[in-house]
Amino acid sequence: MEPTKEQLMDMYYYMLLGRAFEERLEALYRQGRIPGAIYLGRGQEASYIGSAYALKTGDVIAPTHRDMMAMLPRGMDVKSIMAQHYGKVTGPTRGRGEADYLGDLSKGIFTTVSMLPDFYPVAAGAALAFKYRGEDRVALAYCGDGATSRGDWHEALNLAAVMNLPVVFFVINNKYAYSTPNENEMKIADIADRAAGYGIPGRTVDGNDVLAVHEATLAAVDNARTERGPSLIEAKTMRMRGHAGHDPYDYVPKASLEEWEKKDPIKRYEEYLTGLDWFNDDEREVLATRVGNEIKDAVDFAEASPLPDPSEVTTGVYH
Ligand SMILES: Cc1ncc(C[n+]2csc(CCOP(=O)(O)OP(=O)(O)O)c2C)c(N)n1
Repeated sequence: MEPTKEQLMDMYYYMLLGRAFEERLEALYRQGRIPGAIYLGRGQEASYIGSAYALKTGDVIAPTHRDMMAMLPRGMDVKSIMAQHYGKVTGPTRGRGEADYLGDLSKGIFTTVSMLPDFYPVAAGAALAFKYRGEDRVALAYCGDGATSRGDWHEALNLAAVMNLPVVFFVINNKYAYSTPNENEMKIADIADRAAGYGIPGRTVDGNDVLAVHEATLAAVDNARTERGPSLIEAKTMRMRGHAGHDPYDYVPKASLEEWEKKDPIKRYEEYLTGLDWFNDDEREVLATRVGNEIKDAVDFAEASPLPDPSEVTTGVYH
């Protein structure tokens, strides 16, 4: 089914929001105004929004350190994400966790853990619970290309395949695992080929094309709902920043980044929207203003929020 005008604009809004949030975060990090690390997904907006927007209420996602943007269409509020970065009590971990390890179970967002891709087996487990209870719910797990070389990644796919579980395994192939390029990670060109080893559908998609990602994820989610079966999607894209804020990213040739800049997912989507008769500068302006205000409110909220009381630092912390 073709997305409606409202859905097309929603996806555009979330891509703008994700980009603007990260731009502000990067500036705050460089100014020394937030503690902790930042892991940016700039350039991967279409992969996040096209996929997460294909889910329904009740579905769950299992994101990694870089995947904050996938949380936006699932209802995560930018105020609370910003508060998390400031280490304030109004963040999801109430100021007790590393900035990018956030989530909200009430919204079906599993809190990110460090070990990659530990949440692949967990997503398979959630899907098993949905199937066991007869619930019409789907789990979607994110990870990067590097994480697909880990044993638990393969165990999760195999288990989900033999048990026919309603789960979508979504791999964001951004060419590098930290500084390790694809060719040093694996002998295959397409990670989606690995699906055949488990007897499940696998598909490679242009990760900078939000509509292509959305269509592929809708099909995988539909397969999960109707056949109760898993699928693998590989979104090919490029991370336009270093692994984390401290990383100068000098292991990637400048020419390669310039090439990818031309394929910027937001610019590409704007070109597509501009070709539709109802999209114009006014529509763009309204969204840009809305996003700007939301980011400003998020920073104000985070800065005005208190730090945790030192007497309570271990409350709710498992160690
Ligand atoms: C099991 C494990 N080994 C190493 C790390 C350290 N580490 C964190 S992110 C990262 C690179 C991951 O690359 P990829 O899976 O391609 O995701 P990306 O960061 O590119 O989004 C590494 C090695 C980790 N978190 N977990």
